[in-house]
Amino acid sequence: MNLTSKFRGCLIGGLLGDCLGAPFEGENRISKSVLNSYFNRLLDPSLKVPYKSYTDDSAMTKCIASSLVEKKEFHVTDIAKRFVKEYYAEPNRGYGKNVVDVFAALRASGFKDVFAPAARQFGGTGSYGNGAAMRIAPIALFTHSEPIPVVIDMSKQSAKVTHANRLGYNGAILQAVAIRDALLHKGENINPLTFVERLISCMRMVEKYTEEEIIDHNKKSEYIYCSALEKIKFLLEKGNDVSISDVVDSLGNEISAPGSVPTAIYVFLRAQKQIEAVETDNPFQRTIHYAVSLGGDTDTIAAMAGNIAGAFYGVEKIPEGFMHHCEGVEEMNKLAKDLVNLDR
Ligand code: F2R
Ligand code: MG
Ligand code: MG
Ligand code: MG
Repeated sequence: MNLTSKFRGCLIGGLLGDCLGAPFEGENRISKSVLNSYFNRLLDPSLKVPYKSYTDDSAMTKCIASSLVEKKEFHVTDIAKRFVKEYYAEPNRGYGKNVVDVFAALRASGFKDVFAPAARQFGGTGSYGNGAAMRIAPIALFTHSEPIPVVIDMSKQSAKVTHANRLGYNGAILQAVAIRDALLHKGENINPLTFVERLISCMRMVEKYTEEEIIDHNKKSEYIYCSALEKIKFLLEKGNDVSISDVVDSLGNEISAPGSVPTAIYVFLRAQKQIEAVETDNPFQRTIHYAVSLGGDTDTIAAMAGNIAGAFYGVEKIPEGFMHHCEGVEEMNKLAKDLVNLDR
């Protein structure tokens, strides 16, 4: 499969997860029959169903992608400016109430220090919300042929514009590395345990405290993502014998990065194979459907799982009907093509 298909799959996959998950954001215990008829109806492009709008997840993803395309390099101040411009142009895309304070402070400060407003959030602890991970896909695509430390550094910088807590930016790094590994994987099937092992070895390095993170030299690094990845292995080994509440209890379905990024990775890996409650033979569709069925932060978990699945399967596996019923597909498609053809 060619790289263009994977870039398009990744960005469109995330967009569709966002659009199709958004109507259920914040719901729990979503009925199986409701979801099966919701997704089956969307498969018919001729059917007149209400248009599914994208939310903050895709609005911010587009900001990063368009900055990389226009600047042809990573330019964090430009990205911050685009976030702010986008938010004030369309504030009703479902942003959380705290991140909006960052946008206001960035605008008021004239973008002098783009990391300062985020560092002041939550009493100076910074946000650990999943808002940096949900928009990271363009960075993963842009750095796909770079060494891992470049992926880590660029992901971290882009995250720290809004998310200064190490759980916030490390969640974005994990999501970027997962997308990159899925993109670079050759072959039709991925060995889930090998995939997770690679992520663990990367996150062991990432989660070791850096000099700037050490406040107390007696304190050991906390390997939150490494232990969540171990839980993924445990769930995968149980195969079919895993309920929705097992996944939610073990990995979460929350608005926090540690309670959603590992969940999205698990969803992608689990959805390679049939899932009893999910009526489809298409693995991309299964990924989005299964993500939404977990409830909670459905738009964001489906968007992140959709980014990874799209990068792995390519755009050909994405149902036409899904694309037809969602807002912004053409724009995301163009950004993906521009990114893959970027002459740097
Ligand atoms: N915000 C939402 N959905 C709920 C509201 C929908 C909207 N009002 C509507 O009706 O349309 N979705 C979007 O937000 C999530 C990404 O959030 P982000 O950008 O990370 O926001 P924030 O505010 O930085 O963090 C989210 C929450 O996490 C908790 N939190 C984070 N850091 C904390 C800390 N250091 N201490 C305590 N709590 C912390 C807070 O509850 C934050 O509000 C995505 O789901 C996107 O779709
Ligand atoms: Mg959202
Ligand atoms: Mg937000
Ligand atoms: Mg969300």
